[in-house]
Amino acid sequence: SDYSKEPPRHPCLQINSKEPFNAEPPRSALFRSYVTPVDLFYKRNHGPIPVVDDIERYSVSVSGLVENPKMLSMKDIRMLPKYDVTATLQCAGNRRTAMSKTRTVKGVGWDVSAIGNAVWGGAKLADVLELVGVPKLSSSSKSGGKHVEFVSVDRCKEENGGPYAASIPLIQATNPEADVLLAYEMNGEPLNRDHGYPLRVVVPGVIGARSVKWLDSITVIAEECQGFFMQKDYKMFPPSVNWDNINWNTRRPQMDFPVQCVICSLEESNAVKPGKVTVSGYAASGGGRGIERVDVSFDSGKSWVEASRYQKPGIPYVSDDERCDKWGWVLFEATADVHTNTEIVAKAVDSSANVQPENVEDIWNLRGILNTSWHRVQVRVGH
Ligand code: MTE
Ligand code: MO
Repeated sequence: SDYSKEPPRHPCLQINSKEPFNAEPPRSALFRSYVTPVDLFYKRNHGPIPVVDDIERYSVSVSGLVENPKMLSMKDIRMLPKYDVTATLQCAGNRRTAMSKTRTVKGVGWDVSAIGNAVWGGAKLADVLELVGVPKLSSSSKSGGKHVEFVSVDRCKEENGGPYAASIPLIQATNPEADVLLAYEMNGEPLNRDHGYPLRVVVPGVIGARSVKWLDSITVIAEECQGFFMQKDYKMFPPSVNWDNINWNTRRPQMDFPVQCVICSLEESNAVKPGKVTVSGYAASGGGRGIERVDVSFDSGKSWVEASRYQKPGIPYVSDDERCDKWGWVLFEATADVHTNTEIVAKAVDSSANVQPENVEDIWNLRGILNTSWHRVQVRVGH
């Protein structure tokens, strides 16, 4: 594989793997702005960043179990109505490093920043599928298609040098309310190479692995995509499953991400002066579920205060308020007096009353995915 054509990157990124390039920003980059700047947005790759330089010749094929297969140029895609969707992308491996402290897991180590919130601009997949003869809100196409597969132009070793691929159910792909995008902009700028130039899928509310970058083809298929990243990865196993007794077929590919919340204004361990301590961070849930509440404890979980929640300044965050972003994360803040060494803990509740597990041990899994355990940071008080 050829890593000689990688794009330039921000020096503040913490590099977890160089080839393929996997990197996350410092915690402080996350809570400082509701929309994560592109250069500080985490980058998660499985191979070299492909070079797409002839944009005039670039096209996406849309075919499979459809009436009217088409090759779409960027011009064709730009002619469709453009939507700007604010959505949080989170890697299923976010917080893996903390899970590996229980027992070894397989996968790239991530602190808490394999997540970001961006404004994605592009066409709705539902509109694109309509162009090839699949109407809105179809659970099945006329010829029996039930899933939509996305294949990239990149090359990864897990696919034996083949491209990265994933699929989502047709009913989600054809639902305009699900806001699945073919995005060519990120935060109002053309998508850059790291994030999928010239075109990527964004599946809001679903683990990042399904948001295929550098899109090459869209295929309506009868069965779910059989690619490595759907069938042999990104599945949640119970703590009893190890590499000797694993049977991949017993689990479904992970889609929605569960409710998550992280303190970003403090590191794992911190020295503070006695007095008021303010903690800030993010909370997010999958499937379009909002954040109902964030609880913060300044005494290791003995007592809790409710944090304030916000997305945009001046607009109070309420999960079903039209002025709030359904797919965007929620930032939170809580303040208390701290006079002795302590552990500060945060946990969120989503709009379906889902809560986070208290301990990482209970959700340990061999791939180290979906660590959504209560987030804890240590504080030492110095005078
Ligand atoms: N798409 C392609 N083509 N190749 C990849 O390696 N990684 C996936 C997804 N899409 C990947 C991909 C994973 S696991 C995640 S979490 C997101 O892209 C990361 O997107 P980002 O790098 O824009 O943050
Ligand atoms: Mo990921």
